[in-house]
Amino acid sequence: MQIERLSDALGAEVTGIDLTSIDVTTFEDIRAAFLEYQLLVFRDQHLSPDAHIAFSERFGPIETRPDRPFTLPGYPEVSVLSNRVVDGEPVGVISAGDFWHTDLSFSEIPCRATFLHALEVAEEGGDTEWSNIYMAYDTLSDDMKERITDLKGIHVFDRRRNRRAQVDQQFVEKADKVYGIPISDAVHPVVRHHPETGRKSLYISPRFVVGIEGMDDQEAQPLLDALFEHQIRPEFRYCHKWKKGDLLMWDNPCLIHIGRGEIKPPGIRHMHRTMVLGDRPH
Ligand SMILES: O=C(O)CCC(=O)C(=O)O
Repeated sequence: MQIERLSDALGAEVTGIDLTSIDVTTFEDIRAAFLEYQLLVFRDQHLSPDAHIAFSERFGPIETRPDRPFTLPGYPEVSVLSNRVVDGEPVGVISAGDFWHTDLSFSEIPCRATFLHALEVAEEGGDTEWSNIYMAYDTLSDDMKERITDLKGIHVFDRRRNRRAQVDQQFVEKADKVYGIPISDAVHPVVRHHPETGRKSLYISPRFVVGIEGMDDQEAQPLLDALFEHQIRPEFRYCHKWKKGDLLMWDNPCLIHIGRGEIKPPGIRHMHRTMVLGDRPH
């Protein structure tokens, strides 16, 4: 197994490995690399849904939500992200992640690691970009660190309650069905400690955080705007151009990400995703 850093900010490419057959030592090497680089890119993988689930499950329990739109038939653990349309109907979520976010932060127990596997990629478009929120925290001024140290962000799933997001084009007609499901808001520390490294990250995102607990919006919104802008400074980021067979896994407590979309027709991008749950943010 070879590991090569992908950018100064985050990410490493792992080659010489078949994720369907890894022994305990290799698994421990992967875990260590995951903590060091936050995002791992495994090229040339051919994972069936069962193999994708089996690899993900080694990192924790997989999140399943039976009412999530576009799970793979027979596999509630696997979501389909795709721009393919069959008989006028999309077969997957077309623009999962079109705003900067960290996965499932609107839940009491958010996502630890996401595993996204590219089965088909388009020639142009469909990149995904990550930003390192450890670095975002570390580079705040001492005054700002002090100001936000005990604050809690209000994380909301329903896009209609977020002035910074728009209802996903694909779901405009079905917004009630998609966003109106009973998911309660979650309140998490703005400064989160990573469950394994203990490092602090700036755990907010414009897609899910709509306010700060106990703080007037007049004060909270400009503060959030400044923090959101800081979170995505170019030097914290890595943008991935997908190849067919890529399996990417990323560490949500210390990264935010965005799907860049803009797939040039007739390109098809078709992916399978699993998400493993983590700890209660503290
Ligand atoms: O499809 C992408 O590029 C990003 C997907 C995403 O943001 C997600 O699955 O949370």
